[in-house]
Order: sequence, then structure tokens, then C-alpha cells
Amino acid sequence: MGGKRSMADVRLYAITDERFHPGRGMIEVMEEALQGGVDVVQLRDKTASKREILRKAKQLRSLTRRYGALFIVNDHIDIALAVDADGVHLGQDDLPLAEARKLVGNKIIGISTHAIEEAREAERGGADYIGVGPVFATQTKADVVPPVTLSYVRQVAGEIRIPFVAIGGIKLHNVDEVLAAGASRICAVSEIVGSADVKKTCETFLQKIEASKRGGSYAH
Ligand code: 3NM
Repeated sequence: MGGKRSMADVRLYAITDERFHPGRGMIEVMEEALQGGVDVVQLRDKTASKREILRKAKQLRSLTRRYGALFIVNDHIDIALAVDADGVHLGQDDLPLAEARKLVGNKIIGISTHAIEEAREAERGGADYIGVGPVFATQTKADVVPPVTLSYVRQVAGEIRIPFVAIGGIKLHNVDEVLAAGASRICAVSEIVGSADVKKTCETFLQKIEASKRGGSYAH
């Protein structure tokens, strides 16, 4: 695999969360996800020290480079810059987009959105992509808003022109509904990194995404 990918080409986006794979290393798990075809890896760690997150970011930067995948750092612009990540992902309470842009230049900036007004604001402000979620209930993110449901996915698909990634409670058993609602980029945490077969889970997600693009559905 070669060449730098852009958010426009992204189909499957994986986020780290070590709580879901006790006894297995993050690098090993994310390498399986990359072998399974994920296009983006995001480092998300709400508890480790900055030093520790930096150490993991360096490892994930070199791993994603080997696979030609994008690498995004959640929250920490300084770490994203220090390891030359492809971008940062920011929430509604993080540094505002305009200030973040001054710091990261032309790196990718993704913004979490939970309502159409937030999506419009992110698009107007020059975000490179938005997160749309939580589509379904999730235990993975603390204090997240109630599920935005498929109707928000439909609304964004119909109105917003920058790439969007559907997230929150998305599993192999319900992803077809999300794709049918107009999503073409899927993000999952627990379903991917908590899987007994991470590579196979990613491959199956990708088969479903590709099938939906062809207008059909993947039968098993
Ligand atoms: N952001 P899982 S939901 C990190 O709605 C994150 O912005 C969300 O985890 C949002 O795939 C979420 O395990 C957690 O449900 C998604």
C-alpha cells in the first residue's frame, strides 16, 4: 500500500481503547486492524500521562506509515505535531477550530458533532471531516450525549458536503442500517479492538461498506 490517503477515501476508521483488549498490546491489536484494511487509526486515551500518550503516538505513527494509513491524535494538538500525525480530532469542548487551524496548518482536523448546528459550524469553519454520533448507545465514551439516531446520519448525509464518519455503538450487526442511512465512512471502537479476530472484523466491515456502495447488501 502506498500514497497518502485523504479523508475523502476513508471507509473504515478505528480508534484505540486498551480497556477492550486486556492482556494484548495496543500495537499488536492495531496492526491486526491495519492488516484488516482500516484506513485511519486514531489514538484516543483519556487517562494516560502526556509522556505515555506521546510514546504510544510515536509507535502508532510508524505503524500507520508502514501500512499507508492515516494517523489522527485525539485532543492533543501538541502530540500530533510532535510525531507528525496526519491530523487531530477535537470535541466540542476542545480548542476551537479556528485556533486549532492556526496551530496545525494543513493537517487534518476532525470535529465531533452531535447535532446539525454543530455540523454546519464545523463545515463553515473549515473542518476536514466531522464525527456524527453517537448513532447508537455506547458505553465507550463517558458522558456522551444520548444517541443521535439514524435520523441525524440522514440529515448530515443530505446536507453536509465535507466527509463525515458515523460513530457510536456501531457493530457488524447494525452497520448496514447506518450505511443505508447514507453513511459511507464507519468508525468503531469496541467492535474492532475488542474483537477476538480484529482482522476479520475489519474485513467484514469493509465488505459491508463496499457492498453498500454498490447498492446491495452483504449477505452474511
Ligand atoms: N465518540 P464504540 S461515540 C469516541 O459520538 C466516541 O462523538 C463518539 O465507541 C461521539 O464504537 C464514541 O465502542 C465511542 O461504541 C464509540
